[in-house]
Amino acid sequence: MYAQMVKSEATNDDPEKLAAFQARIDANEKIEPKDWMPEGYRKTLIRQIGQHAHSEIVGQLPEGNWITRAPTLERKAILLAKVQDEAGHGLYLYCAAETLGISRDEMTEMLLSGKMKYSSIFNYPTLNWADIGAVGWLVDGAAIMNQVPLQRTSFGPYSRAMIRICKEESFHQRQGYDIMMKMARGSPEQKEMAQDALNRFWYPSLMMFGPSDKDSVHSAQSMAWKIKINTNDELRQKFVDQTVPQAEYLGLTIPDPDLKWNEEKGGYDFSEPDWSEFYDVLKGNGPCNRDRIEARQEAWEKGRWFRDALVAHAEKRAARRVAAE
Ligand code: FAQ
Repeated sequence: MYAQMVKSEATNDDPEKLAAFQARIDANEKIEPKDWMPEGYRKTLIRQIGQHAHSEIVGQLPEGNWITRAPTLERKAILLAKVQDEAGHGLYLYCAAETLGISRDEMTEMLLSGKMKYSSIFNYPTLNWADIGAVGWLVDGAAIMNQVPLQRTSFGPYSRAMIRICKEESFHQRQGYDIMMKMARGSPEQKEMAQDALNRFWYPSLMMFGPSDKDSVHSAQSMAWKIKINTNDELRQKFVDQTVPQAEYLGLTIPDPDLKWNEEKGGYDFSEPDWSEFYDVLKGNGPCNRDRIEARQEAWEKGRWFRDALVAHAEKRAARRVAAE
């Protein structure tokens, strides 16, 4: 439905302007907020950047849950810093989306009403400390795989936000892997917890890259506009190829009996995630969808007085300035 809308909007644009725009994209020029852009390009960016921003914010919830229960003061400080980083990522991304003519309040309302999505992965629970390791290792690992190419995305503010975000994400991935290393080399029970976390987070992490290329609605247009640089399957394959040796180093087993090195393609063959589960989670039926939205709803309501006070303060200052002139 959205894809159809984007397509028809794209074709309603002035063909000469469209051709000039595409030539800029093809020449790898960055598009800036005040430049002319097709309506479909603007809307696709709002959808993707907005979804990305919401993911960073909702993504704090499964980890924030563990700040008070981290096993040592050092682990607590590290996790706290990571969760704060995610808040910062959300803010850079909301700011990038705002340059396209939508407000953060509008995007938040759309998240809360279910009109905008956030990453499927954050609808899975973090049941124990090993899950925090798995989130850092696999979820941040998948996020980096997706986001490194986005540093070269065609929209200037998104691309610049991604450069900073990627630096921080690589620290996140390392802290997760470090937790997994400690667990995997700990007692047999700890190693078992690490394996169990890998078992539960493996396929949901593969789903983070989106549906397989044959079912991806937006990839072709987004890649033509260089909003996306790679297809979903390309990035998923790279993630598997990077992660399997890391699991081997930990002495853990990827929960896929069909995982096998394919010499010819120079990568692993692996089983697809259960796509019916993916679409079910997108529809709101994952294990934590309701909790996540309720938590964001509550935070939004509790922050209302503060947002109102900020606006009132700004208006008062502006009125004082006008009176003084
Ligand atoms: N979850 O046609 P495509 C992070 C939707 S950040 C939910 O392939 P597209 C950091 C898609 O929106 C993680 N929905 O779509 C962190 C579309 O629905 P729509 C977030 C998904 O946009 C770590 C429909 O399916 N990263 O983790 C998902 O070309 C730890 C058809 O799909 C980003 O957002 C999904 N997994 O490609 C934070 C990166 N996949 O809108 C805290 C930027 C697909 O038509 C702790 N985003 N959908 O209703 C992207 O690169 C793209 O948007 C994709 C999807 C690759 C996610």
